[in-house]
Amino acid sequence: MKSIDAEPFAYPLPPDTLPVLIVIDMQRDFIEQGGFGSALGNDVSLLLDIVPTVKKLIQAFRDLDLPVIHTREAHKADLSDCPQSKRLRGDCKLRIGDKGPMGRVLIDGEPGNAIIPELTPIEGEYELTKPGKGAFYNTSLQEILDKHGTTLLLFAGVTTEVCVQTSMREANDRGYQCLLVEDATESYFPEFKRAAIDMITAQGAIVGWVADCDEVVEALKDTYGK
Ligand code: C5J
Repeated sequence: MKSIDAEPFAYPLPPDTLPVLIVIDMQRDFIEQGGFGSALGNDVSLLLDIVPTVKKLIQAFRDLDLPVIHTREAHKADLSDCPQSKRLRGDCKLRIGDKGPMGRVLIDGEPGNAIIPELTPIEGEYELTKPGKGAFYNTSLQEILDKHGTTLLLFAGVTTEVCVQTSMREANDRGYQCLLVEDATESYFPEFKRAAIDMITAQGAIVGWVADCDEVVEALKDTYGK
C-alpha cells in the first residue's frame, strides 16, 4: 500500500478511499494586515507566510480531482449561533459582531469574513461556515464526508492550536485518519504550533500524523495521478 512519508510514521493511503482536504479558516480577518487579528495586536505576517504553501496543496487536490473543503469561522448577523460565553470572554478590544476594520467581526457575509482572495474556493469545492472552533460542530461536514465515503482527512489552515487542532480531534473521535500539513498551518504563537504538533503526534499518532506539503503532494501524485 502507498503512503505519505510522515511523522511519527508513514500515513497509509489505502486504495479503497480517497483523501479529502480540509482548509480551516483562511479568512481575511485572521490573515490580512488590518483585519481583526492584527487589530488585536497579533503578528499576522506569520499566517500570511503559509499562503503559497496552502495554495500549492489546494492546487494538488484540484489537479487530482480530489475533494477540497474550506471553512470560515462565522456567525449569523443576529448572533443567534454565538453563545454569550464565547462573545463576552476575553480581554478584547473587539468582540464578535462588533464593527471592526473589515466589517462586523466573524459575521457571515462581512468583507473580513471572506476567504483570502489567493485561496478563493472554485466551483465544485465546499465552503462551510462554522460557528465553533471545531469543523463538525453545527455544520454539514459529516454529511459531506459521508457522501465522499472517505476515511482520510488532510488538514491545513489556521490557527494550529485552536480551530485546526479542535477539528482534528473531532475528526479523530469520528473515526478519521487525520494528517496535518505542517508548513500549511500556522499560529500567531510559534510555540503553540510546536506544542500542538507534539500533542497530535505523541503516543503513536494519538490524534494524527504530520508531514510537509512537498511530501504530501508527491505521495498524492504517485498514488492518484493518472
Ligand atoms: C481562533 C481559529 N483562533 N480559526 N480561530 O479563534 O483558530
